[in-house]
Amino acid sequence: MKAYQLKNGIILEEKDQLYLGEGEDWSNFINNDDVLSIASSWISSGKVIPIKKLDHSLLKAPIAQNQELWACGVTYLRSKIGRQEESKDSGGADFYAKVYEAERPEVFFKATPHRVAGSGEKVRIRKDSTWDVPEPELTLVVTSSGKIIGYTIGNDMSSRSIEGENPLYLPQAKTYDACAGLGPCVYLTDQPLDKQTEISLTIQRNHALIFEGSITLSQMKRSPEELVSFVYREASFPGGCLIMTGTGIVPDSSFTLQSGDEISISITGIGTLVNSVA
Ligand code: DO4
Ligand code: MG
Repeated sequence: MKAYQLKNGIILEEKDQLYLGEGEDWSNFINNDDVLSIASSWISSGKVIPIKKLDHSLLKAPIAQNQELWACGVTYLRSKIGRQEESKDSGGADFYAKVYEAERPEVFFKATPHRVAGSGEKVRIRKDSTWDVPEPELTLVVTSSGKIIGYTIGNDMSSRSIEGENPLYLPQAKTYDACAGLGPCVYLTDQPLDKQTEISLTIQRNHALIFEGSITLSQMKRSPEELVSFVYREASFPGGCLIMTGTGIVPDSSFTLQSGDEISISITGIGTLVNSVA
């Protein structure tokens, strides 16, 4: 079952059929341990009505106003290697090697909802940055009790020039207006995702493909439950929380994003998140 946040309601999608719940509130819906059975009962009871088409221009990022977006880092070997390359002159490379092996993962605050773009909306690169990449990441949708009730697609936009200059600049490399993309929907499930689930990234410039890459979840060093347990350690999330699980795709050092680039991130079973760069 998939759920989409609309400007004024919720759309459910089950077995290729769409259902509209006009006026339904996303924040109540998404922070509920039983959301999957509630969504099914909405369909069987007729609380939501069948519709024919999904109007993508009405979609909102699947994050409620009372939720936070957190992120985890260096959870794939490719991310460790990329960070070590960019920080070798600053002497920061050792920190990435250590955190990849350590029991405690890297977790950081990424964004409040107003800094998040939905699918079809624009993400930004900072004006004071010279080297920028999208980071395609499986994103966990977690309730206030710490239960993973679904998954969405995340784009953890990152300034490699700022992060590489000094690891202490991480919040500036990661958090700014339109620094993240999320969407298009939440895939609601009680089951863990298959390890062969593929995350793929393409970047188009002037309608030409300039980058493509893919990775499977089998390459992720940490489990989703482990990441939730660290984010929720000593922090409560009354409205629930979304957690990006880190990138396994990092373009080589010669690549940087430009205004106008179109970033598409697909995850098997969830869909495709599309954001262009402002
Ligand atoms: O340590 C810097 C950020 C890491 C990150 O965002 C990632 O690995 O996805
Ligand atoms: Mg990341």
